[in-house]
Amino acid sequence: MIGYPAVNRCHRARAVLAAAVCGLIVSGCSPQTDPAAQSDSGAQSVPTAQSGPGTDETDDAAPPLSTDSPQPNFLLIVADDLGFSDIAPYGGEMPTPNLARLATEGTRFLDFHTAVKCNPTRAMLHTGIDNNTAAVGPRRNYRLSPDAATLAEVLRDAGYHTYMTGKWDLGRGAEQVPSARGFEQVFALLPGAGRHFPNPHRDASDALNSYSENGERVAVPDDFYSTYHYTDRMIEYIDANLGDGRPFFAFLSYTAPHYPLQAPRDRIEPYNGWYEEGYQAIRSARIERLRELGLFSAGFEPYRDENLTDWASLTDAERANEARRMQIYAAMVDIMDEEIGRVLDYLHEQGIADDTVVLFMSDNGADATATGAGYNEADDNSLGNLGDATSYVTVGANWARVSSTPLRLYKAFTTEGGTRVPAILRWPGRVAAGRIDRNFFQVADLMPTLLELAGVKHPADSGETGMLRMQGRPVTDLWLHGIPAYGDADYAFHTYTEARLGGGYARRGDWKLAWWKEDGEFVPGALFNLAEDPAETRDRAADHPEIVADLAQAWLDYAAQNGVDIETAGSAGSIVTQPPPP
Ligand SMILES: [Ca+2]
Repeated sequence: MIGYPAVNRCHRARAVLAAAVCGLIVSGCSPQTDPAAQSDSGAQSVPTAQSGPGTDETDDAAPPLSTDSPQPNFLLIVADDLGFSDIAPYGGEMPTPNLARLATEGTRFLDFHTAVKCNPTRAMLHTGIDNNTAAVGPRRNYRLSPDAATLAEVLRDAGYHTYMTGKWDLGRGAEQVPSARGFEQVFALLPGAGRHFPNPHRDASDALNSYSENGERVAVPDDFYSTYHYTDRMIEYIDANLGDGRPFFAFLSYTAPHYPLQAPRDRIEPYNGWYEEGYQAIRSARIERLRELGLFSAGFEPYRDENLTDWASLTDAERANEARRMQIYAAMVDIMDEEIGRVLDYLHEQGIADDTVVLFMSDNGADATATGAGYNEADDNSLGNLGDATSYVTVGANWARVSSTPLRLYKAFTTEGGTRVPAILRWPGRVAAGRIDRNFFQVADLMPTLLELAGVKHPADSGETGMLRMQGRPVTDLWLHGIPAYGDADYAFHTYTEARLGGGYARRGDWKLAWWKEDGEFVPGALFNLAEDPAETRDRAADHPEIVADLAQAWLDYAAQNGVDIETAGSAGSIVTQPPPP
């Protein structure tokens, strides 16, 4: 927990932020036209692109796009609740050779941000608009605004094939499902979580488990396993129209490694023993690898989590159970990696790898849920049954803290562990291979970027009235040339309003003002310098009250422009909205 020093607290009387949970957004505050907002930020110097030491940069000169360039295919692969350092290219012990290959052939981003949880991330991903504007309705009925055009709709109208398999999480009504929002072929899990095997408990009607195909609910086959099935169907969809001369947008939205932890037994067993050394040992090894890979400097300070349980304090039975659950999680990541490899191989075999922009990302930080929604009392969570279709467990808070290594906290928090996620981009000959990029961008930027790469205009920019404008910005030059999309004077925001969770952040350059709830209560917010301190270990608010005031006011402007419920999102917090005293 971070507290403001008492000497400063009196200046923060009028609070602002607090509640919410999720979402980054961009630029609703017109910062570049506001002289006051720039006054203490100096010149709008744009940081140069950096590469980490120890990386093998090659192939940095992407040719410019021209009007003669054919429209590329887009393959957007999203993992669900994957932690920052789980996979090998981000320091994880999980081998993930296919994601490692993707990183070798493409660019790894170290400062890419989503929302703090699933549905606001997806609202921004599909619309390019802040989740507070793009999505409407309360939790469990979170759906896209009809006034927000989706990426699939715009690309479809421009001649793209649009395919989706996997998680949607943006509404289940007839007007809300993916086939009603631009996807021509869809096999979807409509809610935010589902069993990875067929549901063994329910009767025939409930066994549908909310899977849907092109808008019609369907039962899954007896041999269903989510990750395999999503991959099979996606390859089928792509293959059916390959060669008709039209590009495709494929949204491969895995539900791994989201709970429940379930995987075929023969995929779990290879990880016997991997996690028996416990939280601290795995975390330390990840920190070491993050340094070796050059992702973080040798001197950087990881977040020291006082709430991480001491492995040695657990009983033998507790350790066995904990280790087994993380082993199943690793198996789920392993299977996802294997299936991603299958899709990448397919692109290669069809001769379209060079024409396809591939982006892999997680949709938020690692999840710390104790008992997942969907648990059934008939489930058997004894040690020997864990991972099977009749079990239903999560990794829990301790492993979530490890998955977030070296960052602070995890899913649902506006700290870096909630929103800074792995993102790997490959486009052979266009995107630099083996590069590590440390520049900020965010999930709302994806739609404007893909539209720019496709040479397609958003309807709000084509004279269509009544449509919401995108708020994200194209980051094409960042992707293709390493040129930062956000300068030191540019703001970014994220807010998600949900009563039990809460928080938001305002960011400008390296400075981030963040606030969040722990145990249902707002904790005082804090100011971090992410260039010096990406793990958010040092609150700098007392040193820079003018930055706190500027970011707080910018957030208020953003909140007003995006219809953020300040009472829920922030007024319970306490961040200064008044200018500092002279
Ligand atoms: Ca998620």
